[in-house]
Amino acid sequence: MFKKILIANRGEIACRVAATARRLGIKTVAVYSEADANAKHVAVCDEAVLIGPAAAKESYLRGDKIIAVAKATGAQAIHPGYGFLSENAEFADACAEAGLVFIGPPASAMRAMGSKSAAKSLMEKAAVPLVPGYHGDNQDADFLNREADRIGYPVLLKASAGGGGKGMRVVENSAAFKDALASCKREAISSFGDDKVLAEKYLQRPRHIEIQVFADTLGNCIYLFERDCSVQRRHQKVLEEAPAPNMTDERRAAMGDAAVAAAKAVGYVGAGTVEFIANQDGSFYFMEMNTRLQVEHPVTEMITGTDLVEWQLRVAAGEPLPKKQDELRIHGHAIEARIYAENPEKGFLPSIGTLRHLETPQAVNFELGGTLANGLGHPAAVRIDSGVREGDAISPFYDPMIAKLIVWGADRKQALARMSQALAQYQIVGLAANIAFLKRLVEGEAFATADLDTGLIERNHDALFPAAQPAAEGALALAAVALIEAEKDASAAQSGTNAADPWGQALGWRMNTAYTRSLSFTDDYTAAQPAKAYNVQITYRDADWLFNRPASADTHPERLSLMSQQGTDFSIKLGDTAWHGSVRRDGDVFHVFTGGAHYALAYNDPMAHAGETEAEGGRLTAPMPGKVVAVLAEKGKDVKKGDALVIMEAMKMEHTISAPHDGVVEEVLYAVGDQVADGAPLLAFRAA
Ligand code: MV4
Repeated sequence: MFKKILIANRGEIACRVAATARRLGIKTVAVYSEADANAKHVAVCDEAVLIGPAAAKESYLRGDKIIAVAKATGAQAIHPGYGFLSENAEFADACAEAGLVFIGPPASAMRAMGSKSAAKSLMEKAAVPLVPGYHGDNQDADFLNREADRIGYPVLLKASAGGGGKGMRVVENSAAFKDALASCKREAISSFGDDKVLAEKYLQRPRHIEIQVFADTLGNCIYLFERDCSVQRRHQKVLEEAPAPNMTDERRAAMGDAAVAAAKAVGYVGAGTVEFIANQDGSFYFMEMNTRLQVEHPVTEMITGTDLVEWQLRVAAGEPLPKKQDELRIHGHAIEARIYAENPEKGFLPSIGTLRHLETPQAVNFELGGTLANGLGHPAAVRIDSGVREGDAISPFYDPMIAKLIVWGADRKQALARMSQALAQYQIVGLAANIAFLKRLVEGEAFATADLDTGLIERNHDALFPAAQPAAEGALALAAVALIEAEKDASAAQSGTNAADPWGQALGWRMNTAYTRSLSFTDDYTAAQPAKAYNVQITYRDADWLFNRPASADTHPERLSLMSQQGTDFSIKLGDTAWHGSVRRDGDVFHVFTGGAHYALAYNDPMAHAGETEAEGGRLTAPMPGKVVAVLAEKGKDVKKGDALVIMEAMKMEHTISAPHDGVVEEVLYAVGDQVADGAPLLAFRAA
């Protein structure tokens, strides 16, 4: 076995590979770009070497630099992960020339599977089922048109050099063939530099079912069953599961045998995936072979109790496969959801930024070889593979995946329930994420009943993209309580030694005056819809509050009380209903996580904004005529943006004047009880 390997990747897969290496006592060398100097994968490896600027072309795709680092650090082998150099035959050759083991298939196998039409010819010889079609060299338009007529419409034209759905055209009838061919060839030449196309029978409502194969250098080749990856969006997988729902043992064996035949036909070694499209009737056809470890490999690990990275390392070191075909069984069901920094409501636009707050489900993180919760070698029913931690950034340079959430259940129903629960526990603040979308997807009728095909998301568009719902009353009440309690804490902290000051006790101070205060929130980063505004009235009472929504139709004040608070977790009672939730404050935005939903409520403090416009001049002014009821600011004291400085009472409401920036209070111009005129400066303030 290797003593030291280099991991030529970043993010979750680099961390994933490092975890297995560590467990096997293999030292790891990370490579990283300038953007990744503080990345998790750098932290989890034993050594790390900077290889270039953020752009992948200048760093993670620089095979020459990576090989030089491997030589310099004494690594014996290179694990390429997925993406980047993982399917680059030239890189595999260059590794061999440098005396390094490429942890992946032989370059010849990658090349053989690189061209669609050449691969199909090989598969045909190996008796792997192919979609009825033509994949030969004759590219004459009349000839291809006759072939399409023979195949029968609809026909699908595909760029031979293509992949990932690019360069495909559906042709409905013979009359439309030549125009479609010309346009397909134009796209093929501009996208892939090769205008060769193939024609296939077009399958309606197909499923994407892939078989995990593994081969060693001793001539053994086996399959580790299938994954159903039908739930995709623009050829990006969203959910993957194993085993495939409604698969029979006979069909599984037939697909497994076909996949092994495909791998053997190209002299495959290592981990590979043979992709099939399957008709609803169960017939299946070879599509392509992915000559790498795939993103979704954990669902296979979960149901087979294997560590596929360990298998890769053993095979690359010349050892035999750890298991034989008849030693493999399917245990239970696993589902993976890809958690992305993206905004489903805005066309899945990637969301760039910092993970200001990240709380993952109650998962025992994947500790390879831990105790068995599912009887298999996996410590948990919930596994999270991630390359980022709280405080890390999702940058524009790389794939914006935050994590893979993988759950295991004794059956599909249990796995689904666990997925739903885990998604409800996921808390992400700082960027838009696809959690709510995934939750709707796994809880939706189509996925729950395994009515799977590659069009599932499009077909269920209305259910998956419902009109924005107004924030739940309980979410608003939780935000209000969190706001009031935070003000109390801030006030207590600010008064410090001055504990005798009645205004230092708390801001909810006026116990007997039934003081009413108006709070205004708006939806924050909720998508395409215009933000809704919520006005909440809070009336302070001895031991609780009254909560009212003046704008809502049948308005009546409800009793609101704080039952308990532990850090950012609140239990409140609104009327007769108890609400539990976490409230995370990010600047002016209160992120309320309750009932499995995430509400981002921006608090609009009119005083803070009034102050903001005035602050350039160094002053904060009274928004209207009124009386000063509390002065929290002290001359010469440093304050943070948002700290309450002065509280005024005007028009029977209280108004908090807060620091518009971090800075220093240079002068306090009024005392408690003073009347102030509209627009009067209250403080002299200098921004830091
Ligand atoms: C097809 C097909 C229907 N009929 N071939 C898309 C990407 C490429 N790997 C193969 N693809 C397809 N080939 C025939 N003859 C439908 C697709 C297809 C698809 C396949 C797998 C997963 C998602 C897909 C989404 C749209 C179309």
